[in-house]
Amino acid sequence: MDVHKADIVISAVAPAQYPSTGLPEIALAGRSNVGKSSFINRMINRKGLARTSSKPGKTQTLNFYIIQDQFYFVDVPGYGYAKVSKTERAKWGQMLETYLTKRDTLKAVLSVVDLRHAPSKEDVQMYQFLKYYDLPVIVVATKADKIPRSKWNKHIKIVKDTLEFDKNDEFVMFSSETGEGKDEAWRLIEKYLAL
Ligand SMILES: Nc1nc2c(ncn2[C@@H]2O[C@H](COP(=O)(O)OP(=O)(O)OP(=O)(O)O)[C@@H](O)[C@H]2O)c(=O)[nH]1
Ligand SMILES: [Mg+2]
Repeated sequence: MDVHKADIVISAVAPAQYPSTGLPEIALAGRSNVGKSSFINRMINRKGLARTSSKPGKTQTLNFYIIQDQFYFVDVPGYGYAKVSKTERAKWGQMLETYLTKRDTLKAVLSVVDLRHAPSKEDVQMYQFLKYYDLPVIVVATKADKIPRSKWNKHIKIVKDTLEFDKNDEFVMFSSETGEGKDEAWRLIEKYLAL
């Protein structure tokens, strides 16, 4: 998709605030600081639309971005941020679970992981949670620019083995820095959007 039009629609804390247009949604889940917001920005060629930060835990709400008037990217707050209180974490978990399991317009979830490291326990839990609810998953292994190409296969294997990756799911290598994987990511997203 060639994107010329993209805007934030709402930073939602409650389901009542989610858009009611009925347009399809693609959500991004992943550890805090893994590169979810950067992924959105790279996909739509807009450096600063989705807020990114070197400080983890910046995205605290479900942020809906409308793309070409056709669908939404939903930037989900990252998990695994130590400085968040237990109460806040429980609230966050509830919001996320409600969104992921009850949202009819949700077409696929991008499970974003860091290619450099084996997925964390929470990454595995998230992936398995999505599988349990039969949500279509695209695993995005990002920050590929930080690993030499000659070592990609080794890292891909570690990521897939740790997640217990289902070979019926989609997997894409990505870099927000270089744009690696952008075309493939669009191809997969468009397949699930079936616009
Ligand atoms: N080298 C490199 N850096 C990246 C890449 N993607 C993200 N980053 C950097 O990683 C940091 C975190 O990126 P964000 O996109 O803000 O991460 P996030 O997942 O949205 O984080 P939260 O909103 O806290 O959940 C920033 O400093 C980005 O510049 C990438 O592909 N390559
Ligand atoms: Mg973010």
